[in-house]
Amino acid sequence: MTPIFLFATHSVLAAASEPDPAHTLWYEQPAGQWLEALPVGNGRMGAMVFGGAPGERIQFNEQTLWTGTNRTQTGADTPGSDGAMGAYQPFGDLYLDFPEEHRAPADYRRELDLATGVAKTTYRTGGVEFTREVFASHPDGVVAIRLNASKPGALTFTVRLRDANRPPLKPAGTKAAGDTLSFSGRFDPPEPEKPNDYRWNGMAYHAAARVLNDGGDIQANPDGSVSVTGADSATIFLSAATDYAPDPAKNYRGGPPEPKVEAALAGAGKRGFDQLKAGHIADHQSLYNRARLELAATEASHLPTDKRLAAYTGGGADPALEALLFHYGRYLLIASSRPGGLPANLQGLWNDNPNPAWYSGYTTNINIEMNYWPAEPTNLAECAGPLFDWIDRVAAAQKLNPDPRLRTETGWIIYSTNNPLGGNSGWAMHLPGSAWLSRHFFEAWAFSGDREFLATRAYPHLRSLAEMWDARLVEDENGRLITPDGWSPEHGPVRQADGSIVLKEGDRTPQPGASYDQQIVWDLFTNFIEASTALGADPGLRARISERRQKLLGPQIGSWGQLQEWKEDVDDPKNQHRHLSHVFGVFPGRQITPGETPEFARAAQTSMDARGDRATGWSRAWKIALWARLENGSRAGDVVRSLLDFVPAGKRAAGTLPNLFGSHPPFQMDSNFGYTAGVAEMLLQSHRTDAAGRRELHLLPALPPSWPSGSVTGLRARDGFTIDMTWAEGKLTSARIVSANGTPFRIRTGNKTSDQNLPAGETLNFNP
Ligand code: FUC
Repeated sequence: MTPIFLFATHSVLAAASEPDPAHTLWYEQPAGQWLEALPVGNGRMGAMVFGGAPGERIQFNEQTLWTGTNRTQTGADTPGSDGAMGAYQPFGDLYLDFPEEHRAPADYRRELDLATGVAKTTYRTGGVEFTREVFASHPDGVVAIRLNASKPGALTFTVRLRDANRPPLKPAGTKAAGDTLSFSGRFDPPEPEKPNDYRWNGMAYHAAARVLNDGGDIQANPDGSVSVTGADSATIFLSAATDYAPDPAKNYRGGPPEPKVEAALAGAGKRGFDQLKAGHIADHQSLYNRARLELAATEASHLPTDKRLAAYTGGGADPALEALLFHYGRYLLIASSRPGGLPANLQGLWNDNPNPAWYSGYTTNINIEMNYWPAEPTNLAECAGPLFDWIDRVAAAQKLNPDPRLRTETGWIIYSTNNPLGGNSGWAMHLPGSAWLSRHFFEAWAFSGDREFLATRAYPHLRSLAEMWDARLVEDENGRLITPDGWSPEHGPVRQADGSIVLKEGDRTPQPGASYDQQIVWDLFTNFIEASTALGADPGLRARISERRQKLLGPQIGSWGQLQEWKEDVDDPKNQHRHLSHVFGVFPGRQITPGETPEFARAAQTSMDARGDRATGWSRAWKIALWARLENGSRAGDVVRSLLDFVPAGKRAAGTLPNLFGSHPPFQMDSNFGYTAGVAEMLLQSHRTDAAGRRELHLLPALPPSWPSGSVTGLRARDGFTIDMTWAEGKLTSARIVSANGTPFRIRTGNKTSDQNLPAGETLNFNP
């Protein structure tokens, strides 16, 4: 095993120019494949930078470019049968072609600095140093590219802009005029519309790139490219938009895309690259710098990222790599989810495939929720704004969807897989999905204490969904309330001819009283009760829901000591299904805790032991959070390692790809987001309160042996706490707790507790 250097040693070792191994991805060669390229994003546009010499490719997306409609796809179990779901589409590519002498670059290096959100490529050729910088600016709404040569007049290149390939549609042609390249297209059916092919929804799209040279010449070519010759440096601004509008009442269509693109390019051109870059870094750091995890660097931490990941998978210690992946999840959320936009989808924001896995959509039986697990605990609350807006729209859109199965007196119902146009794949009605989503509203209030948000945004969902479930529950033979048509995503017990039970992947036979449904309804009722108490609202309904919660069929322990997944004791100890639906109450729920319900916590552990620590990328991320909630740092640490298993681009396996994207397989971004949330859960938990409302802040509840020392700043806990901690030899050495709301709290470290009262706005320096 590689020796672990202390922080001090590391800073001595690190040369001035060496990147910070906890905040930088870097490579010694350009990306050969998309999953080696590096992502930038401004919450709306995403770009993947390949860093090639002699040819750069920047593949880009804009989050609203979707095929599909607001319908429920028919032919439910054969996705794509009528295309109503559509899919998230690649937008286009920007290519930069350099002359022959760039073919043999020396001292090549490309990197992504998470702390600035700038991707950079540098190399030398013919005695000239070339530098390329790429970032996506949220304040200015463009992707900005800067090219520099160390020698005046040495920069010569051609820019091409291409519409993505989306057969059977033909890519729109690119025009070049003056310094600007652009294309405009529309998803019109390529042939007279087949009556059931709702894929081609008529969405209009437009992209343009403007090239600004310093010195030398610029010229638009008849083939639609733009050439720059003999420049000192050059800037390219890229913008893309559609005519999508987030408004179900207008069938999701607004104004044409061209004026939006032109306004962004004109604004960027006026401000210039340096101002854009300064504005971008300030904006990015206002979020990114709020939280920071320091774990020890080793010798391996200084390798290029792909080699570093391979060394780690080979058994090397590299806690700083585990910190890098924590920061990466935050970086990716900042880059893919900003107020006013759409939520991060299954691939966040980045997609180069016209037929992406699971449409690159919004899947509600774990995936979109997991995307937002890190938002509150890692101090990125604003980034969850798009999730809340989307949920509100889905709730409204269901009323316009012609599907009768979505009708309900009160509350609303969602399918498993959804697009941003009010439509869905038709596969698997997900009855408790809306209740699960509503807990994100509840948590946003729990973390912030923002009563306005509680009253206007959270409470309407919590109340109408509590009423919906109150009406849906039925009594079983023992007088317990159960959900009549439950499901445990995504499998179910099927009785064979010989009477034996087999657990079948994807089975959706209704399972009354499935634990997943029962635990989500318990969670919803509990959230409703707490929210209505805080608001002093609806005492009658609250009393009724409290009574109903009491009568709910609760967790059951089965014949082999497991937490039962179904009402009947039919769990198979050999089943290693990826979903952990029946331990929802451990995480993200709070029905089961080692302190309050130790016997159920033990049963959950038995179930999780049987399930194993591997399975898909997101499954591993969930297991990190689950082991953390069971206060088992060593197991959480084992799963951290397994989530970081190196998966070379092009290989189908679960783990982490060369650009540190999570692999289900294939690539899905939920595991990146879930990982970051899981690590936060290992360091700090705040889901418990005592009867008097005292908030428990559990510091370092699940520290793994592999992180004997370290520090973290800016983690958030419920009731408005922000917490910094340092630890050594596996023990807390100091904590700094800032209380925004003045809620009384209890610090827990190991078995010790200490009650505290801190007025709003004050700081406690805690020395254990
Ligand atoms: C759920 C999971 C799959 C996949 C898909 C997007 O259906 O069961 O593993 O992650 O979502």
